[in-house]
Amino acid sequence: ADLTAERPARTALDGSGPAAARAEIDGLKRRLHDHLRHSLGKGPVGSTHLDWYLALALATRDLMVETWMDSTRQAYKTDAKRVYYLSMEFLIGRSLVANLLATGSLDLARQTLDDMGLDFEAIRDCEPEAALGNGGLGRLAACLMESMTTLGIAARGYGIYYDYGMFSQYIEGGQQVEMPERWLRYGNVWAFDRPDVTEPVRFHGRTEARLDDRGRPRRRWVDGEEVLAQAHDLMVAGHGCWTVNAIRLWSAQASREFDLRRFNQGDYINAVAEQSFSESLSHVLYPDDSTSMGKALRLKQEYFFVAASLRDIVRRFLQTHDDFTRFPNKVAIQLNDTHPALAVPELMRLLVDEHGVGCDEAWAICTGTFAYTNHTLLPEALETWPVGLIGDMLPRHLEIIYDINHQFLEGVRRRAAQPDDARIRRLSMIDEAGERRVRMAHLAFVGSHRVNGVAALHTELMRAGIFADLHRTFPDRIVNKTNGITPRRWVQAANRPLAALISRHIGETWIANLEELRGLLPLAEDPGFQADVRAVKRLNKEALCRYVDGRLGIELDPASLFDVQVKRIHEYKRQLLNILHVVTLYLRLREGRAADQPPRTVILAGKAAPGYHMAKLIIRLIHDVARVVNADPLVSGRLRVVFIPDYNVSVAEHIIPAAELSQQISTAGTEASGTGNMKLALNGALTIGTRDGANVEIGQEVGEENIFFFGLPAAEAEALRHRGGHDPWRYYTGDPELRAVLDMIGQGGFSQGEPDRYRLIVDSLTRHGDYYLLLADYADYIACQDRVGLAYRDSDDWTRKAIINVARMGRFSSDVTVADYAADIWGVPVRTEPG
Ligand code: B1H
Repeated sequence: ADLTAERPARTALDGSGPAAARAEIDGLKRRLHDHLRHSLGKGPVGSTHLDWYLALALATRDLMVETWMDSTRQAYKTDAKRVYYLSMEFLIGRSLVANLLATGSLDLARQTLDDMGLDFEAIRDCEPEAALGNGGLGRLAACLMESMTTLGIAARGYGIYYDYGMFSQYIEGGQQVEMPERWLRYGNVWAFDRPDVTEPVRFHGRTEARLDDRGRPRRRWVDGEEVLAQAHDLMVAGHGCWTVNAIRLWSAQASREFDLRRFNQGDYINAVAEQSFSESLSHVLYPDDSTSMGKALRLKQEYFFVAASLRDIVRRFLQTHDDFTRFPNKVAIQLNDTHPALAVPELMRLLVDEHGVGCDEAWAICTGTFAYTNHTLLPEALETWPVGLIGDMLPRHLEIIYDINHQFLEGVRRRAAQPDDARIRRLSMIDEAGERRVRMAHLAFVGSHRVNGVAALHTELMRAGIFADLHRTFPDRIVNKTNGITPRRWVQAANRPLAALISRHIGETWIANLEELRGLLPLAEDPGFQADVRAVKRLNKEALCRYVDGRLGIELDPASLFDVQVKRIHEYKRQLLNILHVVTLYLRLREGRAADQPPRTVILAGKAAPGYHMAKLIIRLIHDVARVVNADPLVSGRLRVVFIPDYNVSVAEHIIPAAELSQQISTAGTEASGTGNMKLALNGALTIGTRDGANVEIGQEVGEENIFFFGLPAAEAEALRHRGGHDPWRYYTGDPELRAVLDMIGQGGFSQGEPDRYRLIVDSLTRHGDYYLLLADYADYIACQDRVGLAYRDSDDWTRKAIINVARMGRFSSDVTVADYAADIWGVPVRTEPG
């Protein structure tokens, strides 16, 4: 089949003969020239890599559109229950290779460009990064969308079409500098702009009492200002392109009504300026991972996309239904963290104020429709908004929140044996201590029929910790849905050599049924297969060396142990603990005390939130340590440190296939799940980690002997931290090696000329309580790293462990995760066979 076929099938390049292959290549060439000319207005002479990227992307998109129309028609015809995934973030990355693979045309595209004398990789890299997310939470949204589509679910994502996604990270003098990234500068081939699809969204104003058409008392929201939400539909192809779904992203436009009012006042210039003010709503993604900044503009963004999405959802439902009784049977809405929690009062408002549904019925519809995913237990990440702010921006919603809170607490009181005011205060959606604030997690929890954690340990800690009271009230509501990752992007696309090797042994169906990787288990002991796996890893390491050399001019040794920690920079993730190990190893090597350790390359990457001073200081320390270590002839060839700037999905796709050691070293009880841990293990890296998040389950799958655990478990970490007893000073004075490391950092050993540069960091550990327990875990971590080094020297056994890791990671496919959501939360069937 060729790229013009209605449904993409397997390419003739794999065997139907040279003539068929030739015809396919010629066919694609024609399509590329056609798009170059008619869609881009260019001729082949003087066309750039970017032009060819756009032409190839358009040709690929043509294939997806056919399936998309089919999928839409199919869902409509069968009146399938739809799943709506509401998320402030979709961290998609680039789409060309993913969509070429989905449509079965990657090999054809490569060969065609080759044939034309064009460089496929250079063309691929022209695609701007769709970085509409911070980290794990946004990337999870992208993986789940892909898996929902692969499993044939009629799903739609809803979010914001930010002009500026995640900032680009530059390093100047070892320090992070943020630069805005206009990812839409060449338009976006994968999205259809829908200027005809707009939804009005109101802010401010007031509420008033009225009577409805049957004379019943009602309230309504009037006045204020209006912004228009305009739709942009981003296509997502499932594996094999049997289904295509859309992520509908909203951009803000000044509304007509607003325009008329302002422009009639005659102040043209100021009216235009205010117009762009209301459009600034969708300008920028908040770059904070795991802290709620509490800015009014952020709350506005949250309501903006929630309101537009719910109107869209309700309108689609009413196309085929006359009333709302079957709404929860036809609509499932998943709230990705509390960021879209205003969907709960908004749906109540639409049902009660605008569609005349009774309150009790409306509430049953809401709880039957919504489900909420919690992604963090960190107190600074839990969203609460001042009552005054919500009351001003969304006056009707505040009334509704008060109403549902009142109903909820009355119910609790009625059922309680004896009234317990303290418990009621803890359960309330309003935090009354100090400035009154709305607890968005309580709102989302009470408004949903299911609340899920993202790893078994995380879910357990939800039940025992922040949601303990709510859990007692609704004992069946909290469920676990361990995160997953899509094997299409994270193996098939990112690690072509490994994917090909696997397919050579167990066929290709593992890509859609990852548990089939278990078929590799018998090969773990096979020296020939071990050699092949090692060769693949070596190839990937060499590719990463070229990439690092090309970007940074740093030469790495592909024979050394590639030790990788890539993720957002945050104290709880403990990149600093990694650095303490690097410095420990450095001092040992200098003193000839680590002769038995293999050469090691420590690779770090990640962004710090722009306002997070400590995280930025850690980035600077990494660079200072790298500078000193890499320049020291005494450790040359034994230890290198490199920080790869501007970590994003595409950079991850370069690093992860080359990694041999995966560092997942958060303080136990702080990382809800982690998903990088899954990507790295699935690509054959062994994990050194704490018993935190999904590491625990990875350990259960791959076996304790194939993972390196260290450190305090969550319960002990919690006890140490909160019941007192952590005395960091004792570790500092009691462990001479640790003291030497901290002294070197704290006294300017890496920052000559500025001895105090890292005082804050060292003080946070030794004097200010060491909140994340680095010193408590230090000795065990160092000992564990020693064991890692020794294990690496037995390369057959290391490879055997790596194979076992790959073979047993199938459970962490996001297909498995989605199938579980589908069965237990959404009540929708999933496709098990292609087509
Ligand atoms: C995760 C966030 C997050 N948890 C607030 N919480 C944000 C919180 O912009 N904000 O205000 C943005 C993001 N992100 C991550 O979710 C967890 O830390 C990971 O452990 C988890 O794997 C991931 C997906 O569940």
